[in-house]
Amino acid sequence: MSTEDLNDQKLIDDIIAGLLQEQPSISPKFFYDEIGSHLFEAITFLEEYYPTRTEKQIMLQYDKAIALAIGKCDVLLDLGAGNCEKGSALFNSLMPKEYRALDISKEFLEQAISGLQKEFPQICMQAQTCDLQEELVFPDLVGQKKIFFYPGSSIGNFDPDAALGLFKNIVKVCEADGGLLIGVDLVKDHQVLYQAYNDALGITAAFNKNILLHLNRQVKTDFNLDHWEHCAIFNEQLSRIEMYLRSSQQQVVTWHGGQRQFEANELIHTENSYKYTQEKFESLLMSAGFKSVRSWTDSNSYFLVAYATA
Ligand code: AVJ
Repeated sequence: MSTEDLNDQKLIDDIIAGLLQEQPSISPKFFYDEIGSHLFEAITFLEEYYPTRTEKQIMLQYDKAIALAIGKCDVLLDLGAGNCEKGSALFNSLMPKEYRALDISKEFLEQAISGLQKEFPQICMQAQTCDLQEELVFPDLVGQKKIFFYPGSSIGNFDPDAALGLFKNIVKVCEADGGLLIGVDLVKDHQVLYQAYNDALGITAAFNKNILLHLNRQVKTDFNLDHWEHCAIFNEQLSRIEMYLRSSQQQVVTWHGGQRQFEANELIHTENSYKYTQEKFESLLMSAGFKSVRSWTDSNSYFLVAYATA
């Protein structure tokens, strides 16, 4: 068995364990197979889904102030870089000596980087696999001023405790220099939040249900998509959007070596997307050990871009 098979087997075991919990769940990282990545991109074009375009607008409007707050940048570390579009938009204002693109899978990254390298020959570029659930270590970057970039409110998928852990890890890796530039979605009118995850075209519903097609391929489950419905609600107490798939009838789902019965209306949890107030988010950054925080927002206060100094 190759290491890849072993990893695949561990992944499959984790998914099955999730399905067998009393409150069944599937990790949101399984949204992003090939179709899922394209569906997410389609979501970012929806009128109802304001985060992506609002963040871009803030970054454009305040690019000089952001660059000034950051100062010198030896290495730009792009967490969840994907196609590197957002990270490379910072090259002209930050002028990093080195660009490190990090993501779960390396294939996508290397393609993106080879295109960028031609456009920015003076920047040293490298792709690296990285799982944000695990500890970040960069032994080869000791002594360099590191700027971490974590856009898109991806931090919203973490429970606040886990977000705090990630921030503490970044503070430590920064060695009292550098910092974190991060985008986060803000609490707002509940109807606006609700619509962003229940769009009229049903793209978010397709994105959510596609996770079952991914499992059917990866785990050889036999989910019938006709028997599952998209569900997204705002949990005010916990300040998060919760996404679920609701079983429309009693049914049994099977896989090699196991099965589970789902009752009508039973839910599988697929994602949390936390929404912060500016005050809460800044104090979370400060309690992780950052020395200071500066933030920028749009005229509606829909989204926040923050720079935390390590
Ligand atoms: C990529 C985690 C920021 O939470 O808004 C979009 C994912 N889920 N629509 C988000 C998502 C449903 C997105 N993040």
